[in-house]
Amino acid sequence: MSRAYIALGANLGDPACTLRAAFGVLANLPDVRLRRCSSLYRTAPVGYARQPDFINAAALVETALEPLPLLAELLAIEDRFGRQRSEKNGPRSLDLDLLLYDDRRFNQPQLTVPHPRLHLRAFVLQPLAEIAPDLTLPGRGPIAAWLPAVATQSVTRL
Ligand code: PH2
Ligand code: MG
Ligand code: MG
Repeated sequence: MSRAYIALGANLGDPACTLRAAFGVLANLPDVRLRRCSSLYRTAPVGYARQPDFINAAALVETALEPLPLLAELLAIEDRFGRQRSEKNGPRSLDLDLLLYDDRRFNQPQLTVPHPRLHLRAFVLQPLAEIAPDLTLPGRGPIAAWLPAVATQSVTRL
């Protein structure tokens, strides 16, 4: 079994309700065991600012799925929750990003792991540090070392 960290985000509909439901769907995936769920966080939008605040969270799963099949499951869950793929960084009913997969690195057109911007985003780092305070980000060192740099980004634990 491999360990994968997943970022959850939403800012359309009832995002908190969606994220709780998404944890449940993850827990019921074949070949996936949900090991840890972070709290939910209210976060200011990063990138395109004129959109509602997000709710974000993180999960740790153990899985027998390789990265691309796991990604396919995540995209299928997004679709189930009504995801429309319009503008980059725009509002979304559910976003599930594969952040880390063991300490492996992938560079493929569909998937880059570790997620290339995870260390720059408080909305990813804070939930991730909650469930994995001693995590080492492959190629970047301890997660705790990246938190101070994003302290100005608005993230509130619910
Ligand atoms: N996701 C984005 C772009 N900006 N901002 C916040 N606060 N939370 C997100 O999940 C988010 C974002 C693209 O996936
Ligand atoms: Mg994303
Ligand atoms: Mg995504």
